[in-house]
Amino acid sequence: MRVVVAHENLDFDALGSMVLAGRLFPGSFLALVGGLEGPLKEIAPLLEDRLDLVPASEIPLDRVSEVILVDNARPERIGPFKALVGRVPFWVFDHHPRAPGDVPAVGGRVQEVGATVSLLLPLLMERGLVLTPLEATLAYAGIWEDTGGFSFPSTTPVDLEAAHHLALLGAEIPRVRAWVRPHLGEEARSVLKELLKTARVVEVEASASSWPGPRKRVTCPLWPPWPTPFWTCTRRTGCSWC
Ligand SMILES: [Mn+2]
Repeated sequence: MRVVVAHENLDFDALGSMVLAGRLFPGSFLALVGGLEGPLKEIAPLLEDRLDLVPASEIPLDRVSEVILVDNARPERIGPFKALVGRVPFWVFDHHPRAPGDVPAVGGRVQEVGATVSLLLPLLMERGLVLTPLEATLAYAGIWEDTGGFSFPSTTPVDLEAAHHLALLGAEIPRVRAWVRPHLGEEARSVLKELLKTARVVEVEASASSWPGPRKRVTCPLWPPWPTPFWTCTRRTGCSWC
């Protein structure tokens, strides 16, 4: 069997790359090392029924004949699959700089661009493969997160071109803003801390159809520049939550 693996502490680029690699190598098992955490855990219900993610612990190592490693080349970050390094062929698709001790690859693509998704997508395009809107959105979220919304110096034309194609394939860009938490700089974090000190809770009445449930955590993706819990958002942004 062939497995697609990324790394523990899965992020959007890793998950998006796993999904794309799964399309590129049909019949592969998408193996989760360490489970879903952070924002990915919050959207897990959306993913569970639609992506076939298998916990690494459920994959019999002695039946694995090939590993597709994405968004990572470090053997210490792949859990039990480390034991297969040197025993089965590894393909590596990664945007991190090569370093001593990286998994030796029989093939793949390693190039320093903004996101691994951006390396995989052209290969899918060449084969004329089409993505579902969810797959395209996850992949877009991967590029968005790893390039800081196309603002990090690591962003390249390859990333912009991949994002362009994902938008054409149906990536739901408004969702990405809600899914991906911006990495705040030190100054922004201290401003946020001050703002939270003076924040007041506002009771908002909403119709049953628009209110997603009293205990469900909902953030407004549009206001202020970083997502805000619905119940502290006093600004009607016109997004679906306000
Ligand atoms: Mn990445």
